[in-house]
Amino acid sequence: AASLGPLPGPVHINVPLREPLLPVMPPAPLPATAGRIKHCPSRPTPTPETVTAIEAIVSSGNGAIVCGTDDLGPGFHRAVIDLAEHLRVPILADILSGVRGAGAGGSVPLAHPDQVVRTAPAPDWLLRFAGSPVSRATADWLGRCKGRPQVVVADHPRLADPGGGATHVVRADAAALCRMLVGRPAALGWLESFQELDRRADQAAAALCADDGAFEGTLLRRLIRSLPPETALFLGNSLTVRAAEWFSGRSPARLRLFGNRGVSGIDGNLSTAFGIAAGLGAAVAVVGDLALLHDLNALALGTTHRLVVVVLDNGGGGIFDHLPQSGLPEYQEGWLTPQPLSPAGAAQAFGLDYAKADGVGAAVDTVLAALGRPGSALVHLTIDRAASLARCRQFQSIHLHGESGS
Ligand SMILES: Cc1ncc(C[n+]2csc(CCOP(=O)(O)OP(=O)(O)O)c2C)c(N)n1
Repeated sequence: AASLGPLPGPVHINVPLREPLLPVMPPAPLPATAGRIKHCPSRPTPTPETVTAIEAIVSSGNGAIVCGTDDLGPGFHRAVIDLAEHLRVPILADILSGVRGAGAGGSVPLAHPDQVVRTAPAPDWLLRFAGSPVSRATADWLGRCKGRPQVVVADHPRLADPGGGATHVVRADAAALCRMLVGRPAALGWLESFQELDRRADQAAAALCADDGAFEGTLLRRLIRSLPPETALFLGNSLTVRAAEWFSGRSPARLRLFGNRGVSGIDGNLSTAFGIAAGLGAAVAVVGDLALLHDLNALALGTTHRLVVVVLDNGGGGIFDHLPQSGLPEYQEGWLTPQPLSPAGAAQAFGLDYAKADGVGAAVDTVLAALGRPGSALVHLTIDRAASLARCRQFQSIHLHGESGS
């Protein structure tokens, strides 16, 4: 129960043990509890005064709504999209928020917020929900918006606002607040200017992901567009969740997206995904090769649970190619750390089906086929790291204000 609230996340458990190296004494009894504790979440409905105060802010010019990595559910997705459509402001939603895949949202939730914020103007106000986003570019943009009114709707601002930009913090039911708010719409053309940048970003992403070449971005863009509605998809930490953020755009079907942001890095990713599969019946997990190695023992659950694991094997920690560490002399052994793991051997050792895909199309087809079968499977996609980095750089260097729109 403590991991669910009021401050959700990892829990430090103190277990009192007897003093060591002393004559044997009876252990101190653990404090008794009344049994299993059920967590009963409840969020306050905002007061009329709070609603009026926020309405004054969202009526004060051209704003934007930002959603972080928490998926607050379909009720919130609908309510926040309705609010943004009413206020004529864009939603910059993290891929894990689920808002981009909410279906009926049209183009108000941007498909590529990480790309758009690189050129978008700073808004007059911000309304923020669902924690903080993964995207560094969006975090930088939020930093540039410091000093302007930023309303953070969160149970715990410590988790939701690491950059410290909040000017107002509201602890409220996010969906209820969205439904209660009315306000003056932004100037004509404000939302459309973001949508135009976004359209150009999506054209560029589609062009970069058009061929079958093994690339994290292409795999995630196609997978997110191919999985049946309501499929549970776990996005591993490191480059996987970022490639999904950058390249996947909006998914046509509503998927149930999961990540392990801020919890144990790349460790435990597969265990988390197996937990999701146990709870929901089946799941797909996409992880890097080091994340697979870190949590290899989790594959032992493969014979009793239904998880399709896609390993994006780019020969070590591909994320570090994107960071200044890549210039260090000890880069290879200190950061990239490629490992001689054989995913085929690992799959065999744990009794999982194994398939090596020779391209993105084959990988996606194999995932879809494996989802229809009992048991678990490992789908292995080998990626050329240098080519992957080049595609990411190409995407991030496009000029969205350019004439060509690509
Ligand atoms: C348990 C743990 N150890 C180390 C790290 C530091 N770390 C961050 S990203 C990363 C590389 C991950 O490599 P991989 O899973 O192959 O994903 P890729 O970067 O290639 O997408 C490492 C080692 C971490 N996040 N968690």
